[in-house]
Amino acid sequence: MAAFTPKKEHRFSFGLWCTANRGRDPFGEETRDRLDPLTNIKELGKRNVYGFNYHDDDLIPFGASLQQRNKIIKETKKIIKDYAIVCSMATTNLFYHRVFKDGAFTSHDPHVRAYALQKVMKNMELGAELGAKTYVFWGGREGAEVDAAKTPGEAIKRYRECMNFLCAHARRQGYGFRFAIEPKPNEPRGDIFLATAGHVLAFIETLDDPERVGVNPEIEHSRMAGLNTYHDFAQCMEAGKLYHVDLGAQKPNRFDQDLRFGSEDLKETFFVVKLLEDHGWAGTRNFDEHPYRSENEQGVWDFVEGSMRSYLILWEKVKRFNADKKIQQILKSVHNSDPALELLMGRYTPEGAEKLKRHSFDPMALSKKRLPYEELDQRLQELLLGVA
Ligand code: GCO
Ligand code: MN
Ligand code: MN
Repeated sequence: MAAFTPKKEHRFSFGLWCTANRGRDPFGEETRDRLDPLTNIKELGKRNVYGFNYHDDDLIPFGASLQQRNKIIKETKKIIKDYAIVCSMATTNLFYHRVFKDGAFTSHDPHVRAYALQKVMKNMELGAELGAKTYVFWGGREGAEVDAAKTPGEAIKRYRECMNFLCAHARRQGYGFRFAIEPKPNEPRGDIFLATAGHVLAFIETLDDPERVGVNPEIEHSRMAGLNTYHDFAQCMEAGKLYHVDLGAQKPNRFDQDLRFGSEDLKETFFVVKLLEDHGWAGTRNFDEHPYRSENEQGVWDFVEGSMRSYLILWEKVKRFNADKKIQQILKSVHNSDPALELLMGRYTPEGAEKLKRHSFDPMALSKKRLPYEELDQRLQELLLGVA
């Protein structure tokens, strides 16, 4: 249906590592051939994807010569122009090489930490050149299996030192991008530091330049921790700290499944789309997920198209929810107001507190108010199931 056809203005984006994922897992080898990054960007552009994200090593192979590097950069810039696609986010691979086997920013070895900083600085330079608006930090190896080996307090101090260093460097270089830290509870480490959006929000406030840094919550990671994704995204937004989003799908309390957006957890995903669209989310609708291991290259593009289509379908459901008379009537009925009392609670004064202490309440009468949530949720259910 034409209504669910992606357009550039929808601002969809994908990580190059998502479409280039070759289906390898801890128990089995690759099931797909290598997709070279330049073809990858072209194919995304052709499908009206607005932006691509990259890790330094996705675009420029680890250990490439300066000549190779310059050639790739030149070709990437040409594709960006020819296919009207932007580089929306840049990030650093601080997890794949064995040098990071016990962390990057949180390694005990100052040489490893310094090497990690160097790798980030080099890629920030490239990210700025390609026009990325956001720089993501996913500390996949920043964690532990052996608690005797590393104290979390020490690790967090080192993390902070590195983030402060990089914020200062970005400021000094005049880079426009904002930083977004991505939480994840575990995998590949037994436990990862900054495990949830809440941990990241608290950590940001301890940095030298908290303004520059926000959160990149991921649907899959919240659900791995058994948390409500919608609540995670909403609290980041309320704090003015939703700087980037990673969309995908996940069955709760399992390994990071990175399933196609919308393929699981429909109701929670509906509320994520509602949150972003009702608030006019200015960032990209970014997917971080993997095609099934059983798919070939054709399936990779089905996966890309399916993700965007599901987003647009859910957005259409959001519009229906917002226009649904029954739903809106119920919502209106449960939100009652008492301006005088609200004024009293909204701004503390000692007199107000005294007045509140003397106020007479009838808790039993208050408890009798009907909250028709059965009807509300059933109506949403039917809307999502396509019969309302
Ligand atoms: C994961 C992570 C990664 C990061 C990516 C960007 O699947 O565990 O989400 O995909 O988002 O490395 O830094
Ligand atoms: Mn993930
Ligand atoms: Mn992610």
